[in-house]
Amino acid sequence: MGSNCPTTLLRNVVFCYNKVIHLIRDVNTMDEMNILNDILNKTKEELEKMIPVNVMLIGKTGVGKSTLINNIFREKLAETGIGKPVTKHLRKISKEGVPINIYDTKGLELNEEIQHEVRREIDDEINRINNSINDKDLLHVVWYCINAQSNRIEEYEINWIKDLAEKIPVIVVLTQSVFDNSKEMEKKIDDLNLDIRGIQRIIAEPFTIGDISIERSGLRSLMEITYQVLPEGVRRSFNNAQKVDIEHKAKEARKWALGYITTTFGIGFTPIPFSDAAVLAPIQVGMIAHITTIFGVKIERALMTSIVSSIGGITGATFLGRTLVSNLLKFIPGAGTVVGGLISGSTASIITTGLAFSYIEVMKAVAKNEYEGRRTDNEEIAKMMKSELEKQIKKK
Ligand SMILES: Nc1nc2c(ncn2[C@@H]2O[C@H](COP(=O)(O)OP(=O)(O)OP(=O)(O)O)[C@@H](O)[C@H]2O)c(=O)[nH]1
Ligand SMILES: [Mg+2]
Repeated sequence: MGSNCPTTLLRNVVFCYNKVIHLIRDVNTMDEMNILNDILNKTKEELEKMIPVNVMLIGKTGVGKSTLINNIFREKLAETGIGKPVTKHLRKISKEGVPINIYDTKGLELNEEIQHEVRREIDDEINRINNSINDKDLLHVVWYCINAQSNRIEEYEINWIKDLAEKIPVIVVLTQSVFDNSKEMEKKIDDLNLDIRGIQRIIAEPFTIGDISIERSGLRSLMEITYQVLPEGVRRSFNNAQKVDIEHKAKEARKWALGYITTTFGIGFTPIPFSDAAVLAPIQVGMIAHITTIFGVKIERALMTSIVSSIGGITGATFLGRTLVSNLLKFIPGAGTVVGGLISGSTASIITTGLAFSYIEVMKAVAKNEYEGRRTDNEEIAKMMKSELEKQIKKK
């Protein structure tokens, strides 16, 4: 029997067909993997580029400095074990992946001699830091913490605040502001007319008094006042490190994304050849990486895999570029089909904006889970990404 036998021919055809299918699947998986690696690498790169914000906390023992650090910043930074001692009463807390350095003081006791010793130690350190040739060491803000329940501010503290305020922006934080007297305390300090940038009453961690539970408060305002005081160059780092105002992160991300997309696609209708639509990919990879660093969340490979595959569409094919474009075009009125071979700049920008805004919604959910100590269900996130994307594009 020769090779012309119909059975052999059919077998060959089936064989070839399977080969092609596998090849297509491999190429798609490879595309997805490349995109995934690109996103993860780019995110790491972006994070490394961020200039850490330097915050110092000063205040008597037990006022709640460490409690504040743990409740306003992600990753429980004040937990013992993190950070290295700088002097006897000062430690510098930093952790890879969080663009912040926190100088946490401890052991500033009532004993006057110790107070002097600690102040000298900290002042020396501040002078050393501020004389550093390296700009990125400079202290950006001091949170001077006073326990609101103490009902008084001592002379030596007033003098110290005055002194500090000449060198660094100071915000006075009234900790443990559970009772009404904290308002009087705030007024007392306000009346001193110190050259400070703000006074904020806070409850860093809920208090339980008998059957009553008093919730956290003031942390978002403290974050807002501080944000305003910081130089532009480190605001993004501060926003990344804080965990109390997720909407603030989302707002910053939306604002950035719109600016980025407008500059990328312009206002015109520059048509993008459809066959080159994959050209969008690097732009979108960069965008996703940037948004991730605005938020400050841990992105595990599995989570990003779910997100990437969810965008690929029903075919499970190429992430961005062609498949994404053809999947989404049907939602955009007047965008037509790909038959013409071109998509307009405005269509490309609609798709990219949709992608950015959906990803921001997803980041909000991931951040909320992470900061509240809940596990993120990757499948749920993938579903969310997909439905947000459809919703966002249809909205246009
Ligand atoms: N519930 C509640 N407890 C707080 C709060 N702030 C401080 N505390 C409590 O007060 C105690 C001292 O708080 P820390 O945060 O360790 O004080 P610190 O200022 O870091 O003290 P030193 O490290 O010794 O200088 C802890 O037992 C906290 O639980 C708060 O906002 N809520
Ligand atoms: Mg402490």
